[in-house]
Amino acid sequence: MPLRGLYLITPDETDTRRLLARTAPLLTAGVALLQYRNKTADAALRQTQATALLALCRQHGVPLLINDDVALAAAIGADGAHVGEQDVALTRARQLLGPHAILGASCYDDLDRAARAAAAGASYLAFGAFHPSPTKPNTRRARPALLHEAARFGLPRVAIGGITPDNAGPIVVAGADMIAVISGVFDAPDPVAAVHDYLACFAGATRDK
Ligand code: TZP
Ligand code: MG
Repeated sequence: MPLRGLYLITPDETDTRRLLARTAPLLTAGVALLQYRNKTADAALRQTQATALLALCRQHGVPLLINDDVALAAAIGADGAHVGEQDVALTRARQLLGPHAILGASCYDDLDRAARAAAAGASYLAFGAFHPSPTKPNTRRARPALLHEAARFGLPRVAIGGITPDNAGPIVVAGADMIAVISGVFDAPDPVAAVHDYLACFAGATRDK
């Protein structure tokens, strides 16, 4: 599965039925990859929600990654995990998940971290935030040129942070293989239409590299 297109990340949602109802139509709308992220759930709710989302993703042929919790990803047989600098080390995550899992690494605005992540077995490198993020307001900021520079690692580049269909174009042109989004889809008046709008940004863009 090529890592290209829209990478949807779930919002903090405590109601599991509502989480599934909000996510299901988006998986048929053209999402390439789903990440389960819930910063407010306890371990039991995370397990419940991740397991339910995995079944939904399997129905729709969309891979599911688990944010932060590599052990949970391994336990439920998810397609992979996404880790940041506060999480388990990438080499350990790769050991836990096995050689075929998708292992994502948050690299923020840091090309040195990206180099280490690539050497440790990351499947893709995530950079951001490219714009102020309503979901994660106090996070580091990245410039689109960073995506161009990160081409040297030879891994798919993911861009995150405040990305909307209106500002995604230059980020795709700068080299993003995937756009990772929470609020731009889940808070949109019509989330399915928002997915289509993001996909159009890929269709219309000519990349620098
Ligand atoms: N890392 C950097 S910004 C961000 C994360 C997890 C949140 C992205 O959410 P949104 O709503 O698409 O800005
Ligand atoms: Mg994390």
